Amino acid sequence: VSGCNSESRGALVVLEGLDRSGKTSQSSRLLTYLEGLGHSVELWRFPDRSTNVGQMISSYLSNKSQLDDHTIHLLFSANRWEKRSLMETKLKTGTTLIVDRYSYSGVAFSSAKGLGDEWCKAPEIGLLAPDLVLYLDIQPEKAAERGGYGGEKYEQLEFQRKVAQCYQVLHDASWMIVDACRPIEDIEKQLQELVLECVMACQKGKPLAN
Ligand code: T5A
Ligand code: NA
Repeated sequence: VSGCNSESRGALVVLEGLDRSGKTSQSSRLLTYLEGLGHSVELWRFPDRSTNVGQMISSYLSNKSQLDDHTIHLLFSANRWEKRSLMETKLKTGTTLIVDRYSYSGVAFSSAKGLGDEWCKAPEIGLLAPDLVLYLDIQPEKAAERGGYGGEKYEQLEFQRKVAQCYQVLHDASWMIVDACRPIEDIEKQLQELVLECVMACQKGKPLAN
């Protein structure tokens, strides 16, 4: 880190929540919003199914392959690590990243299976810390009603209840809990304000953390 590093950087904004909580809908609306304001912004998602690791994850999620719980956990983490340096470059060169799921999903879903919290968190150490985490809060029962689950591995009400509990102990100072049961447009407006404030803070030189 050099002393002349005062140029503005992009913000790392993460959306988290249960399956069907509305992350993808809101991520793409945020992208459109920030682009409209003239910001440099990209939409990312984890798992990133386009890489070799991501294809193994995708095959597991669609029940085409089976993996030990620890193994799939490490693959999800590896899938974030393989994008880490590109993520840093983008942020440092002024591009804001809207990221649909991140480390919190990794920890919440694996600890919901019974793996230890500390073990689950360990491989995430050293990844970039989000500037803002938007947690789309919805009851598992309500999420399940939204068009039904698509049949992927974790899309079962009983399991989603456990995931919701596991998310509750992961909150940190970067989190904003957003009521995700309201109309899409109401949530969208709230997220726009929160994200704009965060983008401005990063432009003014808020440091990027691990
Ligand atoms: N996983 C992921 C891990 O176990 N470890 C990890 O490290 C990571 C990164 C993949 C799975 O992998 C797990 C978590 C997941 O189980 P995914 O590909 O991101 O996750 O898939 P989902 O999160 O399940 O994505 P979904 O598409 O199901 O949910 P979204 O994105 O939260 O919801 P969205 O926006 O697609 O909306 C779902 C439906 O609800 C409607 C939408 O129109 C859509 O039909 N909707 C609303 N309806 C009413 N009111 C609103 N406010 C609404 N918002 C959206
Ligand atoms: Na999604």
